[in-house]
Amino acid sequence: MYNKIYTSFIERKARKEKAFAVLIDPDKVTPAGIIELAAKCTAAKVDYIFLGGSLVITNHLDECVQQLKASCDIPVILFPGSPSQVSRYADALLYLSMISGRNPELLIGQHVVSAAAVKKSQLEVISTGYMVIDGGAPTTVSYISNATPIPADKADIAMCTAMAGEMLGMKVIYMDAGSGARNPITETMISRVASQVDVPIIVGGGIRDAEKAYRNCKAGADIIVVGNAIENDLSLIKELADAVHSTAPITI
Ligand code: 1GP
Repeated sequence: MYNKIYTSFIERKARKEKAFAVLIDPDKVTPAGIIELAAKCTAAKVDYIFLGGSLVITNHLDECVQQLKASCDIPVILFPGSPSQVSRYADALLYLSMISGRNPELLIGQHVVSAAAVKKSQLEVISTGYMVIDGGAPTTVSYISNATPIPADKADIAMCTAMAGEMLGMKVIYMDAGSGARNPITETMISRVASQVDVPIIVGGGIRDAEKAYRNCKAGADIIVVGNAIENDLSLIKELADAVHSTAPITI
């Protein structure tokens, strides 16, 4: 099967272009809200929409994906907090293995349980080394995962974890301080990881302004993900997207 989304990650990285992804939590959106968000994301040239949450209380994932697909042309990528968060209408699925933790359920257990359903969905599956970094206070992901996040000042642990993930065959590394993290991931840690892995690096958790998004890209992030800050202020979408895109090399 042609891996359209992953190919776009790789092609962008080869061109040294950074991408901006908006994270939508299905629990926090209404159908009307999705239409407005999709319009803002299109106007701001957002590259990807990530959809998912650590807790999904509502049961309308398929409807959210279909509504997004009907409202814009931006690829919708599932970022599931649990095996139930699979929708065949999406463009791809981040198949997350929480390599920062030592909870076997999140390393492989839940994958075994959901493997048949994921395969049947025919979604593009992107094997993802998911690393949760301490964001200064417990987040939903750090609590629910029952796994210790990587300490924020241990850049070498993050680097070796990412290297191991890449050598195990993971196609992307996702460094996440958790949604709404008090402290986003430091540039020191991002650059340390980027210095040793070749696969695309996704960075998210607690990013609230364009300056931080820009600095993360300069440190080596390939895709910046923002959810919480945008929920509170939709005008940030364009500011953040412009900051991320401004890091691309100038071509003459
Ligand atoms: C969380 O990386 C994402 O898993 C985004 O975090 O909601 O804090 O932007 P925020």
